[in-house]
Amino acid sequence: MADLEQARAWIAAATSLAVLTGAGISAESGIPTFRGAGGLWKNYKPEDLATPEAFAKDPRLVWEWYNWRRELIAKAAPNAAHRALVELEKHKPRFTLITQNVDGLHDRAGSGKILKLHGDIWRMRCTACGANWPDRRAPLPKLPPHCACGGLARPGVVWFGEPLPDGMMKEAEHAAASAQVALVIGTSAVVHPAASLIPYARHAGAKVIEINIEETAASAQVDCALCGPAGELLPLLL
Ligand code: BJW
Ligand code: ZN
Repeated sequence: MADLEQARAWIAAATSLAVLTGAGISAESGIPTFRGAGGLWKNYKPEDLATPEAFAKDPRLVWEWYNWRRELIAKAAPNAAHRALVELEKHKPRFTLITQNVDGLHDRAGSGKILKLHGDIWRMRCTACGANWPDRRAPLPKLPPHCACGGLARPGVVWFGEPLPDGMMKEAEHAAASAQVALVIGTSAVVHPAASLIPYARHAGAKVIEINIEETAASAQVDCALCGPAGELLPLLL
């Protein structure tokens, strides 16, 4: 059976699914990925922009980068891959969407519960009092933004060296371990602990299907690696 047909059959038969998405699912919406051709890390160093140390050193520079990304994302719309996951969720009794993305396009497409492992670019957090709140303005009127308490605000995302939101990894592991099928879409699978969900699901017995435009760190460990854009392949799988 061809790979696509095999993947379709596994998905059709499954009653429990876990889906892990990465930046590649939003690429067809015009949002740049981090790694690979045209990736953000080609022009920017992660250590200068996506660490707590970078923010402590130059909050304005970090906010300028996030402000630019917020504007880019605000203009983008969910694509056929985001929409296909909304459809899939409607037909499966147990479905968990785990995303590394902070762009909010899964929410805008209409997905239900989403485990946002790396936070949300549309939320702010106060570095002084810990308050967190939504803010969808793009661009932000004044950089860097501040909390009502006067403290410096930071993006509500997870940077390198920071822990994931409380309890979320446990919930994602539970979903991965109880899934009959795990779909891994548009991630280079190099950032941990998110990437560890892939072998975790497989060892627990899930059929793991990857969708990516190129081979990744996970390709050799999955049951079926489908090569192509998520917006084209995902709708064909349902
Ligand atoms: C398409 C496509 C199309 C293109 N269709 N596909 C174990 C081993 C080694 C290191 C570590 C480890 N455990 C922890 C670490 C350290 C670190 C890490 O993983 N480092 C490695 C990179 C070396 N991890 C952390 O620091 C994490 N925290 C942590 O471990 O805390 C421990 C702790 C505990 C207790 C106290 C304190 C600490 C946190 C990681 C946070 C990652 N943050 C970022 C930024 C988020 C905010 C923002 O957006 O600005 O998250 S980095 C960036 O990478 C972002 C992404 O979510 C993440 C993953 O990237 P993703 O989604 O895979 O995107 P790309 O660009 O890499 O890949 C895109 C893919 O799409 C490519 O494959 C393309 O081919 C494909 N594609 N078009 C389908 N149309
Ligand atoms: Zn505050």
